[in-house]
Amino acid sequence: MANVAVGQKTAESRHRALGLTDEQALEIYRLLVLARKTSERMLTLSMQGKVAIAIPSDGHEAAQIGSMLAMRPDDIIYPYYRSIPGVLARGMSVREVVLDYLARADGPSSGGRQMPGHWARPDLKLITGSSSVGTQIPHAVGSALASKIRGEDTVTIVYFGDGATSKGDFHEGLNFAGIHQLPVIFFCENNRYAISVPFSKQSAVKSAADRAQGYNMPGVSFDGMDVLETYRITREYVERARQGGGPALLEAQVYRFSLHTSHVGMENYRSKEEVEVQRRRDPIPRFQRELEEAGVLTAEQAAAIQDTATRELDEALAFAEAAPLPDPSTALRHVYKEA
Ligand SMILES: Cc1ncc(C[n+]2csc(CCOP(=O)(O)OP(=O)(O)O)c2C)c(N)n1
Repeated sequence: MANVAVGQKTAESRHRALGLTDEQALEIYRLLVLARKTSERMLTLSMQGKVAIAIPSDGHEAAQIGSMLAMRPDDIIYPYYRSIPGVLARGMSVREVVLDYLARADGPSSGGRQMPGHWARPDLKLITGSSSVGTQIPHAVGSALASKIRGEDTVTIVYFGDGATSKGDFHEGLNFAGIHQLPVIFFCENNRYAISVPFSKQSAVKSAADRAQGYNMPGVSFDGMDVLETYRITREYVERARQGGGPALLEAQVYRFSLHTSHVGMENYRSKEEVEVQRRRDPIPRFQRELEEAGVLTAEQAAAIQDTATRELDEALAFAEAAPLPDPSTALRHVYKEA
């Protein structure tokens, strides 16, 4: 991109070329920052014994936020346990995310009954899943089948990691969606490892997107740490599915900067150098630089957005810590029919 003084707007900028306003681009930046800070804070809280488990999303933000912005409000979303950025982008507040993480009675996903990461907000069409890897994939295919039977033009998107592509659920889901040409986007966040197992030890093909061929659908692999590229590609395939073009497998190449979860501490499966090299792809400074070059963000504004995110997170945490835990006498609510 051309050398441009900060504050001077350039005609050519990727977000405008994609039809996004400057305000929307700034909102994307805000979400990236808020998601990173939330993930980091949840990991700290887990180390302090305040949350049961933290599932960091550092490095996955652009993939989740860019793709979520390509969805319509009535589209159906199946996030997975690593989806803090995605659920924030879909409209959950940081307070709700923290209430869920601290297992409070008012946590929207399960009222403190489930572990963190089983996101649910039916009004946002966010459908809960389990931590059992890949089980959300056939569920999403069921939603897409329902949309097709009802004659609705809603699209379903389902998120999962590269490890999930080695599971039977993945095969069953993509096979069925391919046969019936269902409006579903399979969104793989390939962070190269299933806990400590590298992709090359889980898969005989080089790229998760290569698997699409077996199901007669397009498979597209792209830089999932580039938020605008993720948005562009997801939008293209979502609109294709909406118009009856059938499913697609999208592979966002990402990198997980932090631990697999707070429960898996051993980092002996990858070198510090590898993590450092990948850090150069960090989606947040990359997008910040891009917005500065486009003249829509200054370093001072970026710092203010970061401070506001920290304050919002502090407030959410203070609120959630003071909020009640679920009443033990209600433990079986939603499990058995109440008389
Ligand atoms: C069916 C099943 N097997 C094993 C596990 C243990 N487990 C939890 S997360 C995980 C790795 C999944 O990796 P991937 O799908 O690449 O997603 P990531 O966590 O890297 O985002 C495993 C093996 C599980 N939860 N469910």
